[in-house]
Amino acid sequence: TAGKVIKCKAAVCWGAGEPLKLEEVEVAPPQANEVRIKILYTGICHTDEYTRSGKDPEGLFPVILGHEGGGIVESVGEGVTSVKVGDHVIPLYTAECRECKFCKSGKTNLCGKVRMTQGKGLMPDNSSRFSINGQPIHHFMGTSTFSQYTVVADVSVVAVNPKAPLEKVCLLGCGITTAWGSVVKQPGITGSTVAVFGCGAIGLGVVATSSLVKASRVIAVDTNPDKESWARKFGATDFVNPAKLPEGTKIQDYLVELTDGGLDYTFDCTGNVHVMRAALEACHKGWGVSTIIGVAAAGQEISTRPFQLVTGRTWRGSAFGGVKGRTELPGLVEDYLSGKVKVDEYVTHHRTLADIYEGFYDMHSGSCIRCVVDM
Ligand code: NAD
Ligand code: AHE
Ligand code: ZN
Repeated sequence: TAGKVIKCKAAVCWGAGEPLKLEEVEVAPPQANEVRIKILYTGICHTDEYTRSGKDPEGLFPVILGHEGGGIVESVGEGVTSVKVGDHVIPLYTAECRECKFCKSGKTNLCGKVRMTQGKGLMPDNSSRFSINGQPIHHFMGTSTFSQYTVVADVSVVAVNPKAPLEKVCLLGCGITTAWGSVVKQPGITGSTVAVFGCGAIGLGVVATSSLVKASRVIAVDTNPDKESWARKFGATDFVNPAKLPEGTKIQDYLVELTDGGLDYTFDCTGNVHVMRAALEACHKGWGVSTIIGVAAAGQEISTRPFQLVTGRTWRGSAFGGVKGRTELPGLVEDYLSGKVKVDEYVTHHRTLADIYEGFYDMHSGSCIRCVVDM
């Protein structure tokens, strides 16, 4: 198949708010410094739904969504040296070129090499490898894992231990890694108090990792009461349902009271700007740090009294947990294989590509942590 157009099935979203439709797509061969991957499994992340729904200001249609995949390299374009045909790989929506100002700074995982074209739904040469009857279809997040074959930039993919089951480690392509990195890359969590707002895959991952690095207390916060048992299973010491507080009590005030002045670290894993504010204000005066992981809809903005910051709280955020994918994911896969990092525990639902859109309903059901799609 190398060098030839591949016809395969993909889930296409034709417009904002529309359901995904199974289509036959043509996938062009990888150009220089590109890699074509046979995707075997993909997770569905809340961010896929966010873009499908039309809330993403960067959303473009028609598009092939998906950014939490695992697959095998089918062919490589000229000049590709980092992966080879047959490698088991995870596509990376946060590239790592190791050459740009960002990569060389040592201060961030955000890479500048392909981000501009990625945001336009295109490959680095400003064109798409996907088409249907000659009509180009947009790429998404540089990964487009809702297709049986996808093409990515060579800086946007990493090979991992082939002993790791791809139907599990595909989840390291986004959710679990994002949560893991958000905790381990932040010094000081060991021995500290933590509150996690939102117990989806991301929040549970923050709970699990905080527990792994031995935070002294991990308070999980969710409006869905069914999340209490999940949170405790992942290591939460406490669970608070903000919807069940006495009338007029704000969650931040409740948590400040509960923790004798506030938390050392808090995390927003909901994408709701009001929750982000509560997470900041639940931090301890003088040193509390709040991390935004959730992604908010177009037009939404955060606010608080600047006094919250003047009095020593820090508001920050991270993408992909601050993880440099090519350098760090192989090690995280090893940590999974040796039992140090949970992955299997997040998988609650399974779908096939033909009913991938049902997976979006699963996600809304509240009982779903992650749905893995068999491509
Ligand atoms: P999810 O929908 O599975 O989980 C969200 C959880 O928040 C649910 O359990 C829900 O009940 C809870 N919740 C909703 N409103 C709440 C409230 N007011 N107070 C407390 N809890 C509330 O989503 P997910 O897949 O875990 O993703 C979480 C967020 O993280 C999304 O916004 C997603 O887009 C974002 N995300 C960001 C990154 C990143 O790199 N920054 C990576 C992955 C996902
Ligand atoms: N396109 C949106 C922002 C979406 C966003 O913040 N994406 C996160 C990853 S979410 C994964 O589930 C991210 O990596 N952001 C950094 C980046 O470079 O996109 C918008 O608001 O425009
Ligand atoms: Zn995601």
